[in-house]
Amino acid sequence: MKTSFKALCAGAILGAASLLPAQAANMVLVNVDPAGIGFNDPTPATPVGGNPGTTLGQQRIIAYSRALQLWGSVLKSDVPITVLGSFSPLPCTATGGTLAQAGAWNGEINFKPGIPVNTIYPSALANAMAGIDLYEGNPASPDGALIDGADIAAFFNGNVGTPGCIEGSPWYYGLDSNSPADKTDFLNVFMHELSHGLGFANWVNEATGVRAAGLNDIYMTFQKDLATGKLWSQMTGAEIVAAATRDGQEVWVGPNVTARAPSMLDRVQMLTITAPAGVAGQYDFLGGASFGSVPTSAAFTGEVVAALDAADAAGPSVNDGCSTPFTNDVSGKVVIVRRGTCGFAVKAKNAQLMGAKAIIIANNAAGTGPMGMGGTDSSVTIPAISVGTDNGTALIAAGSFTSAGFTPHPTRIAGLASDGHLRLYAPTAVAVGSTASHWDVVAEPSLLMEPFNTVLLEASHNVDLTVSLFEDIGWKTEISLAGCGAGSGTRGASVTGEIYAAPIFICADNAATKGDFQSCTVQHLSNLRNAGIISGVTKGTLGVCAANGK
Ligand SMILES: [Ca+2]
Ligand SMILES: [Ca+2]
Ligand SMILES: [Ca+2]
Ligand SMILES: [Zn+2]
Repeated sequence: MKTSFKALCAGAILGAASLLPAQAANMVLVNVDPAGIGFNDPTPATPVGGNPGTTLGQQRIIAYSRALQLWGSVLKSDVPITVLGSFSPLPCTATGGTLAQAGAWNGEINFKPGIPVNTIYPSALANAMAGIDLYEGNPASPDGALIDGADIAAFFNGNVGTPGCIEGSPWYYGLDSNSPADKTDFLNVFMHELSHGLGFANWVNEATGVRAAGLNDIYMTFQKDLATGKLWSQMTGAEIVAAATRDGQEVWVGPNVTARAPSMLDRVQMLTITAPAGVAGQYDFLGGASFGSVPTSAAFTGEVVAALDAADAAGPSVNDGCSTPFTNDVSGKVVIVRRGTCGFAVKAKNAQLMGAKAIIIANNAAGTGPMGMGGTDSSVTIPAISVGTDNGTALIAAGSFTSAGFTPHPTRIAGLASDGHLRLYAPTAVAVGSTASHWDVVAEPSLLMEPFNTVLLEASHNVDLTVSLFEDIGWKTEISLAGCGAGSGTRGASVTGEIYAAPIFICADNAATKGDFQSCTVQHLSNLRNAGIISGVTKGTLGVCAANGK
């Protein structure tokens, strides 16, 4: 069967295909950009971050190829994985638009005994498991067999950062995961997007509950809803729609992720009140408001007061922070107010006008926890966090109390649900293509497969729990270089996601001569052997392959 991935639009393919040489392992870029555009853009560029390209098009191809090399060095497949790539313009405006569209291009079912029946696998994984190219493509298709039979499509918006298109965050094409803050790290983003195409995504539409071709997919068989105790593969479409927005209750039950996540994630940060005794303790909170500065522990340390304001038309309670001036002095202090009547950003702006250094907003429906806070006001500079309704009631009643800022909870892990499994992204407003096919944003430190790019990612050498999820859905890993595999039993990445071959690619970036490259490579392979990751024989084999591949 053939199933086009939901996030992609076949109309986005432009021009004739030109096949580039195979990558180090076996992931192949099919450049579908027309002459002079995207990957073929001749605009001069200055080499950056280990990327030696001297035109925009060259830098794009080099960075794109590095991501293919990195995944190719980790995942085991005897079948080339073909990736349709484009850097042509995608729809956008000055402030928003599409950064990238990526996903599996074909799916396969029932290709081998012993796998779940009538369950879609992305073709890259299915081919690897079957050991053959299960669908070579239809030569009569409008784009030809090569494109029709490809495994992954990854289209990037070549216009990002130019006037009229997501201005202010152009792509950074360095290979070192060291993007300046005002640019978007392409290698990190592409490692993320390729992961979707390799299997980090389900095939069901969370807004409608409609399954691709009416079938389950392998990813869904590891998605569990804690409210009903059902796997997504066991649910009706209506049940899937309901589950998709149960924030905090959708989890991944694959054994590799479940075993490794706890040791890779930090403990949950809690708002910590030290006095008076009646309210002392640790409180759950949420940051991540769409206005104000990033909440820091320091900003929420010190005296906290319940702000008092008029009971008036702007806000009928004296704790809602909807009116200025406040009737008590909050200057230099943290304030706490109640959700309701006026917007979150309005409350924050009022607190700021009264001289507060930070704001806590308490939820207002009985029994509910901290909430995400939307709203925009670029003049708000103080940070905001939220707390749950009942906690907020106690804190506001206390009137004034002392905070020690954020401290880690003794046991709870950031990103894990109450049952110990890693949470999937399930915001209360469904985001089709994003919901469930990412980790929840509450995971800390942030993971490659959270829905938003974060500055601390280093996908040039570490992909954290992504490989563990791949192993859960059936991928085998094996360190390989320049098309030579280390042999079965040798992992391609550590259990913490460190890509074993990555330093050798960096050797290649930095070496002035072939001799420099060989000595750098041998040094790294010796490190892997000394760490017990590869054998002495494998060290020799990979060294020869790497030298030939340079
Ligand atoms: Ca194929
Ligand atoms: Ca009021
Ligand atoms: Ca996070
Ligand atoms: Zn994504």
